[in-house]
Amino acid sequence: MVKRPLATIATALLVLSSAACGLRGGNDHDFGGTDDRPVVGFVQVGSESAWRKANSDSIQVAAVDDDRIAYLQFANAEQDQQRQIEAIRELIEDEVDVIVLAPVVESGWTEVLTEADRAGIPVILADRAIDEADEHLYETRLGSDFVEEGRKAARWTVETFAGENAGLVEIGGTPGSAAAEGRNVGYFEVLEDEDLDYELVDSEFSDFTVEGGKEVMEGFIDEHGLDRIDLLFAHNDEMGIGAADAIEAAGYDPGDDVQIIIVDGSRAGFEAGVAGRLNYIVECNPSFGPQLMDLVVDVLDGKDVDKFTPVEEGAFGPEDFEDEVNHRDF
Ligand code: GYE
Repeated sequence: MVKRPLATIATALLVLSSAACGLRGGNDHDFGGTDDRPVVGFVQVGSESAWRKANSDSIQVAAVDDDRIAYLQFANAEQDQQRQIEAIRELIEDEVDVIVLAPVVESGWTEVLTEADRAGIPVILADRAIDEADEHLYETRLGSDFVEEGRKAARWTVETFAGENAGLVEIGGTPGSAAAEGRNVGYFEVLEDEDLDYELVDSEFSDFTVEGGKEVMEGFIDEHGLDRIDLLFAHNDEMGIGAADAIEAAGYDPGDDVQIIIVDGSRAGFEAGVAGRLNYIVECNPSFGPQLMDLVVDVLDGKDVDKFTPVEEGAFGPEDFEDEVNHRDF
């Protein structure tokens, strides 16, 4: 492991965290040259949502708290795959012991992950997945079962709109991301299997932000009006909340005239639920930092690890919102 001064690590594109002791950042920690504990490189998607910020916190805090880890070198790629690739190359140059990657999209990883492989650095995926063809280029993935999240949203849709020929719209997450692909596939799989009578009025990808969700919903309203739209399936809290704003601005009642399902379950999401602005929340759990550190240690110890470890997640209807809002830690 080679420690390089911050100035050579930081590029204009990367934001390196300097939040706390045990995180590579503002201070260059001296481990006395004899510290053989692993250095973990972590390439995060960005900071687009409350979920993402909670996920970064959970992983950073877990690394700092874990005596088995020397430190975490953190890169925030601002939702840009090219930045993630550059960050991985920096980590390879720095000879970190393991690279944790939360890939923004599924495809385009073969080359850079082969470089990590040649350098003998194991890769662990956190959160999103990559193409199946590249499965040999990572050890394990810890994150959500996105298809199952989509199915949960669909089961509630079927219960709520059976026999009504509901008009549905969908606002998807980042195109090409495992989260958006999985949620979309799981959702329509169940609607088809259950033979729900519905019309898909429109469906578009966005970028997991409030502004993105609002803009897409405004487009739907311009094109179709709101009378035919009974339900919105938004792939995260931020996009659902942005869309609710657009519905309200058009003079309709989000949560009533147009029912809304979101995925994540942040405090802001539940607060919107309590206010009656949305109707169903599929939980996506970002707080897997400690579990990730265990995996890092197991992989470096050469233990057999499962190719995929799902995190535990629930789903909540209006009857749960009041109780649940106080239990949200992001
Ligand atoms: O749902 C969204 C975030 O990949 C699970 O990314 C994650 C998703 C999450 O921006 O809020």
